[in-house]
Amino acid sequence: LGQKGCVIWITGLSGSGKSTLACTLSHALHSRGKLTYVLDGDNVRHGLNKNLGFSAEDRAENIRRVGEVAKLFVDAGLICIASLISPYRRDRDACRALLPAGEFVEIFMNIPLEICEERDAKGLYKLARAGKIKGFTGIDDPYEIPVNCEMVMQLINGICPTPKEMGEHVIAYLEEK
Ligand code: GGZ
Repeated sequence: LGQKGCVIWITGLSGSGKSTLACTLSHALHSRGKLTYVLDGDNVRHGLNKNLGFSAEDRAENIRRVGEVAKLFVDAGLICIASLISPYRRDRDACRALLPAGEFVEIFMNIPLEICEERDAKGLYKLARAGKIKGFTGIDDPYEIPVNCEMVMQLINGICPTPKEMGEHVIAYLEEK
């Protein structure tokens, strides 16, 4: 009866496919009878975190709140999928520290900036390059690459895996654990 909750924390640049993977993974877990909830940076910033911007302090607070909410979902037995740029290692590690070992699965979307920038779904990279958005991650704001993450999503022979392939990879990992 019941399921054990955990946090799947997806970190990476804007346009690296975090939200897409979160959504695909959530559906795949649902179809296996798992309860999930997606906390997406871009969505959460419209409600819970609408008072926060993109300074280092605000990003830290954004991530702290999402980490705390994710922990509540884990307490309730859900698989909580958090997809945020979360550019600072310290902030991600603080979220990890809220949970028992093994219940925080960090996934790094290791997709080259050039590919993220080429996708530019919302035209934000273009604005950042033009100096119309300041402090854009990967352009004029840092992204600290994870050092101890559980999984890395990356190109295979120069080709980006599909969301479905990435989702299956994550589920295989979760099943193994
Ligand atoms: C990075 C920004 C910025 C700046 C707006 N830097 O790809 P998107 O557009 O749809 O999602 C990004 C989102 C980032 O929010 P997060 O909560 O994930 O960021 S963090 O974890 O760093 O707090 C991007 C958009 O907001 N966006 N301005 N300056 N991304």
